[in-house]
Amino acid sequence: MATRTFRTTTRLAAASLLAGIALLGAPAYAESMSAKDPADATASLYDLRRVSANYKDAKLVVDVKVTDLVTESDGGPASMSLFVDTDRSKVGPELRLGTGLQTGTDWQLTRMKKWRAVGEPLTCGHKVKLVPDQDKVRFRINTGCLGKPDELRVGVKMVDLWDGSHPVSDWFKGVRSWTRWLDRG
Ligand SMILES: [Ca+2]
Ligand SMILES: [Ca+2]
Repeated sequence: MATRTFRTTTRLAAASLLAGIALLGAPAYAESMSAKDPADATASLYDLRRVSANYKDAKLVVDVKVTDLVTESDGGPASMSLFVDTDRSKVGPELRLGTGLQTGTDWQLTRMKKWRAVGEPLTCGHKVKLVPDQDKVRFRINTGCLGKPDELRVGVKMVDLWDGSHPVSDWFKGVRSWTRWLDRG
């Protein structure tokens, strides 16, 4: 009897230990992240405040929150770029998805090498959605464009030309900075 009790206890302990390991292990293998960016571009309504990325089922969805996503403008245009790094061995992003922040403006996905756009705009699956009532811009890039990399990371840049003589830009976490690497999940 004593042995049986001991075994049961051991099993429970082992189960708890495994559960604990799974929880501890989660961040290293997480396919999503969310991080704040400071209010450091207050001259623009589009000051980046949070970036959330999810890389799952070989699709990438990135939500970027700004202070106030006003999609009608009586000044110059504003734009946002999502950079996607899918290859550690090559400097800079492999893809850029850029969009205007005013209603009716277009978006474009291009390949990049050493931080320069190369080739024609891509026609594989991708989309940008402006969600003004949530002050959010949603970027989506599908498998056909990404090519199923085991991991990727993203960077975000906003440029506001409302007052053309005083352009305002804001990079998530700093110039040419990145989120952490996200596993394919
Ligand atoms: Ca900011
Ligand atoms: Ca790269």
